[in-house]
Amino acid sequence: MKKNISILGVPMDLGQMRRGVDMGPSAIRYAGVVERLEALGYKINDLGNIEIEQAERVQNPETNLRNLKAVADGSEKLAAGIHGIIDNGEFPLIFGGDHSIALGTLAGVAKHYENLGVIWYDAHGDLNTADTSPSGNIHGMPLAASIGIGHPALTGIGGYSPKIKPENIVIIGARSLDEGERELIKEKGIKVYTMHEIDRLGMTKVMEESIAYLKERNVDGVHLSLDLDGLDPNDAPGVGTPVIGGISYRESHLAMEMLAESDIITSAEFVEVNPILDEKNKTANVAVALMGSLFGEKLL
Ligand code: 6HN
Ligand code: MN
Ligand code: MN
Ligand code: MN
Repeated sequence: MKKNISILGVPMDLGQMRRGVDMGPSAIRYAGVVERLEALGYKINDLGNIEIEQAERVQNPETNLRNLKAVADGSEKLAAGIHGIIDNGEFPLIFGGDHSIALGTLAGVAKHYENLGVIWYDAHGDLNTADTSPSGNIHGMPLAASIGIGHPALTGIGGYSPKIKPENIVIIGARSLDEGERELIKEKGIKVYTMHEIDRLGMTKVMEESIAYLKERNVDGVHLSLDLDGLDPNDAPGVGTPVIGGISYRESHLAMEMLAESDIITSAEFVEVNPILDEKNKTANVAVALMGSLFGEKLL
């Protein structure tokens, strides 16, 4: 009936500058994810963590593509791990780590689909390149790289490019977009539900439309890339780049429940959980609660 779930942690903190997000996978496990999903009847295969270079040992902090080689190497390993999971017929559930890991997740996942869709749940667009980035942080670039835009060391992960079509992306929760990202969104016609649309339409409509949009695109799989900073910092304080005025815990629950009902999600990652910045593991607990809903937990 249900697919087995394989978990892979990616203790990556090289895509940005705040330490601690490498402990995200541990924090999520500590919050009880395996027990929570097992209670729903899934068989869970926790494959442990991908090996990532330790930040202190990385010697090449290129200014506008910080830690490029180490980030790319980690993503290659992650992509390879994901191939194994999908080849085994299991559902890949990935824990970050900063959002640069999506480079590897999408490289691994997209190879197995003809027409993959992506839901990018995030305060940010992650559509920068070295030229447009205000920070040089690669966690602000994975979505651009995945549509084939950016440095070849990022776009070429997994040995092919692009991974996804811009028209197969839905961004939900955006409220902090850089100038170059706005231009790219317009140029490529990427579907975005900013906080304005979420306020105006309500989360029910936003999710109904998002799901319908991806179905109309005839996607044969949908990857959920959930950045915890998509949520409001009151509900998810343990993130490196918080932006006020975000999606609430309740709205996020509803979004996950609607995804569960739609049965379109074929892989997922939960990223940017930073236990050093968190309040008593609150953000990891929120992440696990959202996973519960995504995998079909019901109140009654
Ligand atoms: N994230 N747009 C900013 C930058 O530095 O490019 C912030 C990126 C945040 C990325 O949260 O995954
Ligand atoms: Mn494969
Ligand atoms: Mn992000
Ligand atoms: Mn973000």
